[in-house]
Amino acid sequence: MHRTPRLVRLFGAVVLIVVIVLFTALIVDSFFNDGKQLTTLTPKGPSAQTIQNLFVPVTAIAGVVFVLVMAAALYIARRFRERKGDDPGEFPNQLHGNTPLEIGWTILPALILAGIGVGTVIGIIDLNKTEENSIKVEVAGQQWWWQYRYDIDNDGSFDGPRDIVTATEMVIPVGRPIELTTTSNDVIHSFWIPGLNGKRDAVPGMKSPWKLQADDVGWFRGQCTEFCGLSHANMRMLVRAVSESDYRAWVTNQQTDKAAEPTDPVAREGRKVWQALCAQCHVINGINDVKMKENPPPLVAGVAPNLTHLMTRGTFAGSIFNLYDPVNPDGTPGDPSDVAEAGDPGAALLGGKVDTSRVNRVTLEAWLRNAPALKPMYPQGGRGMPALGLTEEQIDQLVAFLETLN
Ligand code: HEC
Ligand SMILES: [Cu+2]
Repeated sequence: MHRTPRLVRLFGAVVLIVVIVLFTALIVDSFFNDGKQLTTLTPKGPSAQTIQNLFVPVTAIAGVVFVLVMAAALYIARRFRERKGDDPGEFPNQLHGNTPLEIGWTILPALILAGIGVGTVIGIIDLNKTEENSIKVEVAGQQWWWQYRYDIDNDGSFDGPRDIVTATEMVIPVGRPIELTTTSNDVIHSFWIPGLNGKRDAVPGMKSPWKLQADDVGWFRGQCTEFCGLSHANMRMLVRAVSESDYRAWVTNQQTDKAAEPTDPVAREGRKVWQALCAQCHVINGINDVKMKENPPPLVAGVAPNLTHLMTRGTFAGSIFNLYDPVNPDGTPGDPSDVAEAGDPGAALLGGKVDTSRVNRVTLEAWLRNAPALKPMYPQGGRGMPALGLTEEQIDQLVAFLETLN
């Protein structure tokens, strides 16, 4: 029989070892991904912890089984391979009918799977339990951004006079359970904040319950995980967990409207441009919210992001661009184009002054100039924001006006 040359076999062994080492390193490394935005392995809230508590033992058991089965297969393949001078017609001794072994390898997997099954059912029940003292938020997916409606007066409806509507970023108080109702206004999306919980599909015409809770103050990135068209990959979201008192200040500010005219003359001009060109799609409470109800925008989803408190968000357009510059851990300004760090609205988050020096004007202006050039959209089919052919003067006026929307 032809024998593989020694050097080739050595090379093969080295490649195999390198692959095994890299693969193992990859798996081990993923457990140390704290801080990576979409890692599922560092839970930051109780629901994510429940999933982790199931995931770790199941992975460990699967890992042990994998190693044992692979080792046995490799050992047997080597031990009983055909050697030089073997009679090709001769077979190794065939084993059959070892009763204790057969009973063993039938019962053991059944027990392991039963254990995993019980753990899974307990986990699912836990993830779907309703909580006392929760805040109720409706999460609606649309192409390609998320809308949040808060049932502040707790009357079971999301559009009472004191209820809040916002987009792109969801603000929650730390340590409080948030009961979500996920739904969609166009196609199927999926809501997923990996640090806080697993995924829940957002299906048109359906209301699916889900929940979140953050253990610490901070922001948590999410990503739509159900393919939903052109900009599916650009459909992100952000959860900002703040202290209970900050949350109350945020709610109070979100309940205010923008009926008052801005004092700055450029912003006043911007408000006129906005009414002429943007108000057919976007709502600013106090300006066109009533009219919008009778005359929904020409969009498949029937809704565009509410802009009343745009400047309280750190990011925009499905959270893929920074509306403000991020702040480095040492307090110095970060790189606005670095979307790995979410933009920081600073005092404006709670309705304080907008720090215009930190607003990411370059991207905001580019968005107003030609939104589909920044994010693939299909406005001619009612999906996404069109390019509106604005003049540079109109863009300046609009930005001045938008900057008043804290
Ligand atoms: C045909 C409807 C339509 C018109 C008209 C329109 N927009 Fe939009 N706009 C959208 C949609 C849809 C989105 C969400 C796009 C996305 O993120 O995928 C959006 C997103 C935005 C955002 C980002 C909001 C956020 O929180 O992510 C801003 C800011 C914005 N539009 C400003 C404007 C301004 C200013 C005008 C007028 C010059 C305007 N839009 C006109 C539909 C429209
Ligand atoms: Cu989506």
